Amino acid sequence: MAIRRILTCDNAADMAVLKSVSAPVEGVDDDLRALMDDMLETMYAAPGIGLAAVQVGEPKRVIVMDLGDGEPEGEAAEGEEPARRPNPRYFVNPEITWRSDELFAYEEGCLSVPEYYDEVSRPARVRLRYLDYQGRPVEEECDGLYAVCIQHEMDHLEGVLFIDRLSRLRRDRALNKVRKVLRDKAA
Ligand code: K1U
Ligand code: ZN
Repeated sequence: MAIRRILTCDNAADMAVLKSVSAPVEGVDDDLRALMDDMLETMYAAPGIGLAAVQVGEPKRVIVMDLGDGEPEGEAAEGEEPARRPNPRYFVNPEITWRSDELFAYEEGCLSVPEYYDEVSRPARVRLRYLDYQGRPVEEECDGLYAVCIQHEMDHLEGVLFIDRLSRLRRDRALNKVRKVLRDKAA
């Protein structure tokens, strides 16, 4: 497994890849599982709760996610939440087959738009169809953070960043902030 570089929106070459529409994959084999393993390790290291393959420069319709909702692990210290077991999810060729009319607003972030968070409204519940890590077909309905995150990641597969869903003013503000953050980090 390897940690890959995450493409960021301040870089024109990275942006050209991030704006591309990802291609469906033929099926789940060991090469694709190796990519998903790298993506998960990259996401945990960032840290983040989701990652689309295009964010590591592979425009394929593949997503990984861990919402931190695994089983509690051991005893929690007083007043603290228990540590949770990893709960990785893998989505190959995901499709949304139904969206609720009801919307849900959430302050989103993106590893390709580092250290910028802003509110986006999306359908509160969606129904999904995808292949899992073993290549088995799965259909399920989700809501809450799961619905937010899968819709955010599926936008990546269409070349859309969450800041594209903001007003022009807020998008420009986001880009300026990201450029400053990354400039300061490089200095
Ligand atoms: O870049 C990405 O697509 C990952 C992104 C996923 C996401 C977060 C929030 C709403 C929608 C989609 C992130 O993981 S940003 C980082 C983040 O949210 C986080 C990081 C550490 C702990 C908890 C959350
Ligand atoms: Zn993102």
